Amino acid sequence: MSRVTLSRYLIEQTRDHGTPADLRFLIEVVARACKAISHAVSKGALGGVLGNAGTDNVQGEAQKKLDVISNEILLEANEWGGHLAAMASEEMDTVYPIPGRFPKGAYMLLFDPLDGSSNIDINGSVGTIFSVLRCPDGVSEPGEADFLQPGVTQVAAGYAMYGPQTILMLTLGSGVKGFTLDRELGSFVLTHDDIRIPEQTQEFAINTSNARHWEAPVQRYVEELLAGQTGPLGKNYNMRWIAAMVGDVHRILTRGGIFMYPWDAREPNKPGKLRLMYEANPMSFIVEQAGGAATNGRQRILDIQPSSLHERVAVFLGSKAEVERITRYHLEADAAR
Ligand code: AFP
Repeated sequence: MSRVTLSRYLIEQTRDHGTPADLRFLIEVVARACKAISHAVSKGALGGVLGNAGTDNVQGEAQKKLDVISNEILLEANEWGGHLAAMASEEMDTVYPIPGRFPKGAYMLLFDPLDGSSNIDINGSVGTIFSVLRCPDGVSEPGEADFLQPGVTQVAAGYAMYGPQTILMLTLGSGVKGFTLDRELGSFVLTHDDIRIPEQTQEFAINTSNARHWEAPVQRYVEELLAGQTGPLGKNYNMRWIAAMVGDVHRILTRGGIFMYPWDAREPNKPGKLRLMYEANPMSFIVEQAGGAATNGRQRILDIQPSSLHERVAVFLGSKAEVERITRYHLEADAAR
């Protein structure tokens, strides 16, 4: 059977589902940029790309050289094509307008150019996460306020994971497809045709070193997971923590599980560590399209009305039954106050 490349899949989506040509072009350009990032990441020490860049991002976090390189690859790949009105990146303070010498388009692209960058120097999995919004009608120079759309308005989302394989996972709003990079062809080839997350699971992902800082509902739930078949959940659980959201989400899309990054008391004024626009919204869109669920412990993440471009959020996502349980524990605790 002939292999279905990303290009063929996207052309068939246009023919069968009316996917706009500009959106198809956008996804192809992002995929090409992810190929370039995969190449840069794989060079490691040989490419002089390890270590810190000597700068901080808007979050006040030290930027890795590859954070900056990946961000530039995505900007340069996307700014000239005429499909975008603007871009926004976790690594940049504010909106990146399309330079005046280039035409503008109907979409806005948001990305975390290299998620999990603390894994770079230890050769751990890292990835690129992206989200596509429509530019509001009549807006030619979108500003920050135009990006503040709830995740439910996304028209596409995806990630590339740079692990033993480079895999691109993509949703256009009708299911989730996975494409593996064939380095000999230089093409992403369809290898995961219909991703479904099992409703039940026996695997959880959380950074348990923060346990003493969690809210009571999270402590209650994780204690039950650790109690296994001796506790109320009546079965044993396994634990994984890749410290790169793309890696944990990819495992969940592959075999189920629940991923948690809750609010914790270390920075009580922040709702969580993960970013709503660049990490939580695209990953929640993908997870829901694969039959899973995603909340901030109290409400569906995709329904959250953003108030700032770099807003953070608590994240509980994955197998529906487990996400519903931990969300119920939060709501019960709130009701008991
Ligand atoms: P970095 O990009 O700074 O490595 O952070 C990655 C991340 O945003 C997300 O991808 C991980 O799930 C999470 O942070 C890991 O956080 P901890 O290092 O606190 O476990």
